[in-house]
Amino acid sequence: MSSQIHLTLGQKEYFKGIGKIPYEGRETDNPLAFRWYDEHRMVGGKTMKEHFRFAVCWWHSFCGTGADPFGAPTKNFPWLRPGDPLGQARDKMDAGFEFITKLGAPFYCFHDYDLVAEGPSLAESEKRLEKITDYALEKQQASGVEPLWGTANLFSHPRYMNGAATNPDFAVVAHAGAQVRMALDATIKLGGANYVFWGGREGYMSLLNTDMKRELGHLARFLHMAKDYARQQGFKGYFFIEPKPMEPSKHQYDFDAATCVGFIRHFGLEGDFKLNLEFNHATLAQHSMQHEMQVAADAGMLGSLDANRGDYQNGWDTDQFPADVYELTEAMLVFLEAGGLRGGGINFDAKTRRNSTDPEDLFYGHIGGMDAFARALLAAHDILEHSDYKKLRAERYASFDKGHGLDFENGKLSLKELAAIAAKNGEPEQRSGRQELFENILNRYI
Ligand code: XLS
Ligand code: NI
Ligand code: NI
Repeated sequence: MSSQIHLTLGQKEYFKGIGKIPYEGRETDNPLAFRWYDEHRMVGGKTMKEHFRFAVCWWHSFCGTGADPFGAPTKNFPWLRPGDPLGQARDKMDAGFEFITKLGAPFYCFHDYDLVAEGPSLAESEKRLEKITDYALEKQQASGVEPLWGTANLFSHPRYMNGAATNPDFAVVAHAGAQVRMALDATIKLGGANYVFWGGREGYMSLLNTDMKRELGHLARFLHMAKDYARQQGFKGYFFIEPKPMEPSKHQYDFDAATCVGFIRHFGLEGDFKLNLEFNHATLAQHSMQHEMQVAADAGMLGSLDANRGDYQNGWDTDQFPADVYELTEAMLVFLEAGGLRGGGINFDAKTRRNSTDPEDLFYGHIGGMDAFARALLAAHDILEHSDYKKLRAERYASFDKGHGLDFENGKLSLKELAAIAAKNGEPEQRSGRQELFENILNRYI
């Protein structure tokens, strides 16, 4: 065996010649080593491993063949050879656990039908899920790798073309319910820490044929039912809604963090539900990721992150691996100031490019992403600990720390009194926002 990875006797090795990815520090020339991500390194009282809780996603990494609307698959994954669905699912699981263990990530994320192909009936799908989760449990025990979250794919099958929980046809809503019940069972059986709802088809293509209020009510009813069921089964984790404004629907109901916070509160789901935020979804909503994270953090709902990045020259969800340390440092500032994530971790919802066809490319993508996060975490920690960043920001609000400003914050002033104070003060002095200074602080610590 070329590595210290646990492979069952006789089991095929898919990533041959690649061993456990070591941490070698920033001077290394080894492209298959970490330069910044040292899982044992302490940063502000926690190890990097504990801060990030990195996860590899099953769908892009082991199911994504490189097919796009204009072309055929480019990635001939040996574990996707046609054959019986369970045999194929086991091969994929061997490859997945081999990859994740070699990478040294503690978690994975999955959709129900990433694990094994959907069957011709619900009953057959349930049988397949039973069997593949038995196998997954063996792999988990051997490797220590566990699910960060599970979810149900409620968007690929044609039956969901008009939505799943928000479908105008009750029969489809019921089918989605059956599928979510099975996905929850699988997640609970595998010891998944959390459960995600991403509603790619929960939205509309045309408002003309859509009763939005009724559909949103159905979505809330559905989420309550799923939560109640999972709690009855003893599930202790959080439920995350993953906002995305569009794609595949023209307009999706879980548009952005603010919309989801409002939805969760309006329908009484707070406490159980938090958000899983994704970089490329933030930019699709015309926000920055740090904006989305701040909105969630301020609402106590910063649950988990889907890490990737978009391409600023086009609009869609390109799901590239994160590489922009400046952008990540801004995100890590919010992350650290919020005290980290509520229950979640950082899942690479990212795919190698269609023309990245070597087995190593999957390692390069994840190693680069983990290193970029680690570097950003160190920079953000230094900024918060050693620079004037927090002081400079606090100074901008100093006029609310005492006197009339404090009275205003505490609700002790009326609009009339505000007007009297303004009349007495005359024109306010100009105060610089000093954005360039703040930006320079980031670059200094990166
Ligand atoms: C799609 C979403 C999806 C979710 C899981 O854009 O990011 O991959 O993370 O259903
Ligand atoms: Ni996405
Ligand atoms: Ni995602």
